[in-house]
Amino acid sequence: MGASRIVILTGAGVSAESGLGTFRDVGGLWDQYDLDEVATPEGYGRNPALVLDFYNARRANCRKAAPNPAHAAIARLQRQHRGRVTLVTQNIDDLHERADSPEVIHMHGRLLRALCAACGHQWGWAGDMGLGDHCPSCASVGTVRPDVVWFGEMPYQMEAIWARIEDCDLFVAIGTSGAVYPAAGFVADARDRGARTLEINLEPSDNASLFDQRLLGPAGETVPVWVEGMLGGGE
Ligand code: BJW
Repeated sequence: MGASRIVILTGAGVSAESGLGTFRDVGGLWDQYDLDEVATPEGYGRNPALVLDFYNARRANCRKAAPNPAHAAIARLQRQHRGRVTLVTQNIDDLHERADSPEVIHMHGRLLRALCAACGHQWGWAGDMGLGDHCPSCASVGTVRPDVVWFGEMPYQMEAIWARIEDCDLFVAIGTSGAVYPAAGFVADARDRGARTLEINLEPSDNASLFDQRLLGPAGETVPVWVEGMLGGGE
């Protein structure tokens, strides 16, 4: 089926075959860590060292990981599709960028950036983060945190994302469980605006009933096939 304005939402499943853990699958990150302790501002307030260690370990894993065929296929679609392709990711890794995606909206922030909790300054951060680090803008110590969006915080670029969703004719969710809002609500927003909806996942997500079509299987296999169909004129 033809589509001129596509919005793609990716989640942890798109990076699973690159060796980065998902959250809610069996053995996923939330089986190993208490999300209230590592992914909330309150948890960070209680034990910042634990939270910084959690993200230091994930940053190290991210550096070792490489993009997989799903990232590459999405980048190819963005570059070669005649219409507009907006890529919104919930992932904080940089694998879409390393696969040469021309534009990526990181709604849950980025692992390779730091945020000063005191002054809001944001800047690039490649190595480990510690309690003694200081903000280069306001010089505060003890306020440097990963630039990621925790529960209870407002995701980034929501106005831009909603504008693209309101204006899309195909919405595609890839490798996301549909358990976390506002991202989980995008499919309903897109449907309300008349867009067709496609889910690409290992198994049906929590909001599977809202998708018109589904491709089940590992993203590294299913996404390249879907993209080939899109660029070849079919689907
Ligand atoms: C494969 C695969 C393979 C595996 N191939 N597929 C109702 C309405 C609105 C909000 C709320 C609400 N109820 C509660 C809320 C608040 C809360 C929320 O959603 N809570 C839920 C628990 C219910 N949301 C928030 O607090 C958000 N902020 C907010 O709402 O602000 C107010 C607001 C109001 C109105 C409008 C706008 C804003 C913030 C959410 C922040 C989420 N942060 C985290 C952690 C930080 C980043 C990090 O450390 O990485 O983000 S939580 C975690 O979940 C992470 C992820 O980005 C996010 C989504 O997870 P994802 O990507 O879906 O992963 P999984 O593991 O769940 O699923 C993996 C999927 O892949 C599975 O389906 C597998 O099958 C599949 N898979 N292998 C293909 N090889």
